[in-house]
Formats: sequence, C-alpha cells, structure tokens
Amino acid sequence: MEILAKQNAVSAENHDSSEAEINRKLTTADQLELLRKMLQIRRFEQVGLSKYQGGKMSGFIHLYIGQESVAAGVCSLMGEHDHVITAYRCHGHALAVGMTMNECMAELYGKATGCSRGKGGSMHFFAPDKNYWGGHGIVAGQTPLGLGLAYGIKYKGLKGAALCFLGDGAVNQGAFYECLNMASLMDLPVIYIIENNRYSMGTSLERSSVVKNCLAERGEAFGIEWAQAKGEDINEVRAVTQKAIERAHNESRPTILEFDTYRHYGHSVADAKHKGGYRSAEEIEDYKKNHDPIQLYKRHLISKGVLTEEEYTKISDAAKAEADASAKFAEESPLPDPSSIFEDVYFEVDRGTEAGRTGKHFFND
Ligand SMILES: Cc1ncc(C[n+]2csc(CCOP(=O)(O)OP(=O)(O)O)c2C)c(N)n1
Repeated sequence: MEILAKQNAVSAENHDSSEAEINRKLTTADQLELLRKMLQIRRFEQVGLSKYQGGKMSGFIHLYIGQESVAAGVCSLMGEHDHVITAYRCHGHALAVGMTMNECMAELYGKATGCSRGKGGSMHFFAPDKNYWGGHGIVAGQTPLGLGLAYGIKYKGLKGAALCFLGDGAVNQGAFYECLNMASLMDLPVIYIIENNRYSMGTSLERSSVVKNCLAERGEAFGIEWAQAKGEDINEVRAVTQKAIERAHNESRPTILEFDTYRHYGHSVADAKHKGGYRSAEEIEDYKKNHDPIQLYKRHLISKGVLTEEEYTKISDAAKAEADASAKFAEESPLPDPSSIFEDVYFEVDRGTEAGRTGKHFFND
C-alpha cells in the first residue's frame, strides 16, 4: 500500500512537469538548447548507422534513438561535481555531457582521433575531463563503479552526485543489489537511473522480471527513495532528477529513478531490422508515432510559442550537417598506429607506480 501511494504521488506531482520549478526557470534559449541536444544525438546516430551499413565500422553499435530525452534531461542538470557513468548504449550520454561529435564519430570508426583513441568503439566512449566515466560492456558492471564514484565524491567532501545509468535488464544482476545495500548503509550520493526500454536484447521485461510495473520500487527493501516517471517527456525527466540531485547534494543519500522509454531500433545493429521478431511492427510504430521524445518536445515548444516549424527545421538541419561533418572528419582521420597497441592498458601504465599501489586514481590529492 505504501509503495503504491508513493508511486501515485510521483505521477500526480508531475502532472504538468513543464510547470515544475526547475522547468519554469528555463529561458527560451535553454529550451531550444535541450531540443538541439536531443536532435544532435539523433542525427549523430542516424549518420553513424548509415556509415555502419556502408561498411565503415566494425563490431556492433548500440543505438539510443528514442531515449534522447533521458540523457539530455538528466545531463542538463549536472553541476561541477556531478559525475556520469553508463553502459554500452553510451552515445546519447556522451553527447549530452558535451563531448563533440568528431571525437565520438571517430571512435565509432576506430580512428586515433576518437575519444578512446579508436580502441574502445561504440561501447566505450570516455571523457573524464567532462566527468564522464564511460560506457561499460558488462551488464550492471557500471553500477559498482558508480558507487565508487559516489564514495569518492563523499570522501572528498564535495557537493556532487554520481549519476549511474542502467537498463531494465541490468536491474536483475546481483551486483546491483550489493550496491543498493552499500549506498544506503554508507549514505552515498549515487543516483541509479533505470532507462526502462522494456527489452534486454530480445527478452521482454514481462519475461525477465517478477514485478513488472515498477523496477525502482525495489529500492524500498534498502530504504532508498525512488521515483518512476515518463521518460519520453524531458520536462518530467528534469523535474524528477532535480529532486534526486538535491537529495544527493544536501543529504548524501542515494535515489533510484526509473524512466519508461523505448528504443526505436534493435538491441544493436545486429537486430536493427528486428529479424528476431521479439517486438511487433505495430508496437514500434506506436512508440515512434505517439511517444517520440523529440516530437513531443517539439509540439510542446510550438504550443508555448517558443518554437516555429522553420526554427525546428533549422536546428535539425544544423545537427545533421554537424553529424555529416563528423563522419568526414572520422573518415579522414588516421587509424591508431600499430605500435600504440600496448599503450592505454591499465596494467602497463600502473605497474610499479604509487597510484597503482595505493589506488589513488580518483583520490589523487
Ligand atoms: C554480465 C553480462 N551478461 C550478459 C551480457 C550480454 N548482454 C549484453 S547487453 C544485454 C542486455 C541488457 O539489457 P538492458 O540492461 O535492459 O539494457 P538496454 O540494452 O535495454 O539498454 C545482455 C544480456 C553482458 N554484456 N554482460
């Protein structure tokens, strides 16, 4: 009963999320910037996909298209000491924290100018200078690392939060529950952000989870505050995230957020044409038509008189031009030199150093 009451309170409170204080404060320029960010993510990935299909990349790429409001909304609230870590579907979060399309596209191409010098590819975008601790390929592997970031923030006495993104499939991994126990026990400022797109590879939430209508409420067992909200609405994402960030900053307490969302494409390019048949064409069409976060925000801004169709086209075209230019940059960039294969290997760098012996990578002062 108590759980349901809390859940209802969350939805009622966010009835018109554009009226939440954090959103009422947005200027016209701020709102256009949020739209621009979502369009940049989408155009970047659309260009990336077409280049992949043109044989320009190897490995897999995992597209974020359909979920842009979550990354753009959450990261728009980041302060100086807030840090982000995520899984392999990392392109959206990377662009949202301010990484450039050039360094990201070059990484998809495996080029030396990529953010991980072409050695990471789609799943491993990193930018520690932007408090972005990367894309990680082991499902839920980022959750203890996110906890460590939160520990580091607290240890240093900073007013910050570790924003750790994970999928609905990752929620079922054991490591996640160890994290919840420690986060609550030790009062760590970590925010676990579940992007519930209802599928882990080809397995639906219905087939993988006992409790299907709310994943965030599992936080109850650990005394952790949680909220569930509509991920397709960037205003709602921001309203709910802001409260979690305040809790982290002011009380050093964890939060679990769950945003319902949907990926338009397959798990990776391997099932981009939905060969597995685990989702119906009607379902995909419905989400694209009625729940697309960019179209919803566009309509919202037009109805408020903040945006016109012409301005929208301009922003969208500029994002496409930027993505095309980044593909050109990537194509013209060199591959990593074969001699650099032993560089950037953790063990090699740290062997015998003081940092390696004492673990002072993050706590370096
Ligand atoms: C520990 C582990 N088990 C299995 C896999 C294979 N795998 C890669 S992605 C994935 C699905 C994860 O789905 P979810 O967490 O919902 O994220 P989404 O793809 O929806 O963003 C699985 C099972 C893996 N990478 N790591």
